[in-house]
Amino acid sequence: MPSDPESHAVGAHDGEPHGDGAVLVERRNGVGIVTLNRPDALNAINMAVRGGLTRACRALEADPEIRAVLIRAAGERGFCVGADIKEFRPVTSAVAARRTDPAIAYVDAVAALGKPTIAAIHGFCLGGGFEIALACDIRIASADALFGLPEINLGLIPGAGGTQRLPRLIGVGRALDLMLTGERFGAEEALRLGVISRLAPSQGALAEQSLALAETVAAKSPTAAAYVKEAVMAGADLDLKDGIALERTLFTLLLTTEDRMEAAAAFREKRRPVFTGH
Ligand code: CO8
Repeated sequence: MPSDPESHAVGAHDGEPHGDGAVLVERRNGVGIVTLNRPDALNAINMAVRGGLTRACRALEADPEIRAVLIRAAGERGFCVGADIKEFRPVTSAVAARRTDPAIAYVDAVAALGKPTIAAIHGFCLGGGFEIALACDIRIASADALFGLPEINLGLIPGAGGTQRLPRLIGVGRALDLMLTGERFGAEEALRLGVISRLAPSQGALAEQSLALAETVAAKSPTAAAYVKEAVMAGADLDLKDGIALERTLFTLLLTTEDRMEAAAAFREKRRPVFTGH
């Protein structure tokens, strides 16, 4: 995906590399920009991507200047085509199979971020790549995006959260259809299904709009943003009564914050609020 005109291109030598340059990190206006950077392999997830993405998420979570995380990918052809099939090896024992568990730590690291996360998706978004996007809070795609969970064609099932996150997002029937057929679908269909919530007309527009979206989210009160995330994500696993109770607790906590008073003062003074997270 081409970078937006203002931020310089995310190339192999820009940004802070995580994992042999397979994942790059930049910081801009409170946004941590994570770029999957194996364009020659359509950003397939190898060990360097796994480690790089995990470390990038942890570093951005720990950085108090960062208030939103944008995950995007280098190259014209796609966001990510999933696990690196060329690294697939036979697994001969249950013990060896169990050792593959940490291999999905990279998706857990994305999902564990307390800060809002946005996936900017172009071109191919398949298998484990789709699962990275599903672990984000907001998905925006360009018109050329092509989604799919083709694991069934490899004698597998989605193994990085797809069987759980996709049904929660779009419903059991639609998710089963997509996982049992392994069929690909385009950006318009993704918007219709609710897989994405925003559609950009081109890769260039995606680069601009996704960064602008991340900067918009980053300008909000970081505590309120984290609490929105907590209320929605934790609430999804609760019944309505407990979910409402969680919302009430988080809402009440926010009544004590300086950010709340700053927002009210800014409204009265007809200016933009400056949020500190206190
Ligand atoms: N892994 C490794 N390399 C890949 C992958 C991949 N998944 N996909 C593409 N590439 C490489 C190709 O080998 C090729 O490289 P080279 O030129 O060196 O051979 C390059 O990228 C370009 O690909 P193509 O020449 O194939 O380009 P096409 O336009 O013909 O096709 C496709 C593009 C349709 C994307 C095609 O490459 C394809 O079908 N790829 C496989 C997609 C797939 O099945 N992904 C799912 C993988 S399984 C998964 O993600 C499960 C994750 C579970 C995580 C749990 C971990 C323990």
